[in-house]
Amino acid sequence: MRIRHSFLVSALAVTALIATPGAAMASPDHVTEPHEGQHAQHGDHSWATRPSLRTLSMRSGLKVGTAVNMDLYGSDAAYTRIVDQQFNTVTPENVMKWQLVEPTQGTYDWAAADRLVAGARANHQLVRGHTLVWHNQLPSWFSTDGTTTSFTPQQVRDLLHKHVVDEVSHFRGKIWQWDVVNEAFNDDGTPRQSVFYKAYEALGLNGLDYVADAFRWAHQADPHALLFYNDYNLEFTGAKSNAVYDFVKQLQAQHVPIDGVGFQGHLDTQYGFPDLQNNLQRFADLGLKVALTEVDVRTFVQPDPANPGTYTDTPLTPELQATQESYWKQTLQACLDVPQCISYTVWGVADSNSWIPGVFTGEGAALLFDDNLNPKPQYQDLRQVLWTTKAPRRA
Ligand code: 9MR
Repeated sequence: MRIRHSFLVSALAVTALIATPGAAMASPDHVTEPHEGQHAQHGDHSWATRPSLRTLSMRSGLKVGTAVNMDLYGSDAAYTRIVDQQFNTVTPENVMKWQLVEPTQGTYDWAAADRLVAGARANHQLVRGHTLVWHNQLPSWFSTDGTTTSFTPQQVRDLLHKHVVDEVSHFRGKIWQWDVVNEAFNDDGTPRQSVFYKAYEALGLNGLDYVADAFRWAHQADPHALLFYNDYNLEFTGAKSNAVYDFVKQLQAQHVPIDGVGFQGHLDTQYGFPDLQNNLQRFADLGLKVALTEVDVRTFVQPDPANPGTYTDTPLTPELQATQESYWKQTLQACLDVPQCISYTVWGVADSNSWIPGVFTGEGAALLFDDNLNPKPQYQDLRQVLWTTKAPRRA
């Protein structure tokens, strides 16, 4: 099958503006006016005075979010302003991952994650906790490659239990949605042979039983948080999406406390647009919430003539730019059209801080703001979709 995301795998080596929508928003003209504009001039901040994504999202109740890089949040003023003003949910891009919170066994460092939660509270934003159980970004004392460890299988299970309970307890009452388990399946629909899977098998259990354990432990530690399974390529109907669909049905049959499924949404213009809405809907029809959790749309970009071997954030052709815009609009539209889709999160603020160029050579321009933190046409596209779509209201 066509591998859309194999690089990812290998590389992993209410707001201050609450009001009735009509009162909170300016006329549609204010929304559509900047649409034609290409990148705003450097220093032109007039776009920021128009209704933000978060203001426009109040029409439907869909939360619109971003992943936040805590090296920039609080130190880069323009970056911080965009996070605070444009979004009503935030996800830590890295700082809640096991590697970051427990760099040395038994010694927690919550400082950066606490700062994110404090910023969210000050700005009336909800937090998506990301992520408790993942084969990647594990602390080196536990596993350096995500598949092997020097601990015994029983110790792996005990350490996982402690990690999930300690982290969820630390943030108890402050997290809206937790990505409890991330990327447990391969693209061909087989379970990923992670350090967790292998430990459970060695214990004579079903390898995937660690997933049920993690959800149960997380629920005990914070009964009010919404608990999500999160993965990429679920947007496309195929072996992986089908396998995850069957698996979450099994979890439900076993009364595992799963509330939702997160569709990461890392798209690329070289592939066709996925049958996203159908996939969101079929998971929602299981009685689950769904969310777009890590949206970005990468494309091929122009090389930087001044620095051979590096690239700009300008798409190679106007056609690619147009395809990107179409994909952005369609992802948001699909989420809006599924009433159980409760949040739409983009994976970073600006092209200059996206993970894409470091992993996909020659690709980039995947986010809503350019290298200078000016809004791109895709930002205006999302505002327009939020403004014009008559979406069912979510709770
Ligand atoms: O954006 C994250 C990047 O800064 C990290 O280096 C990378 C490590 O693997 O993880 C990135 O975020 C990933 C997310 O946590 C899970 N889904 C895929 C994302 C992109 O790799």
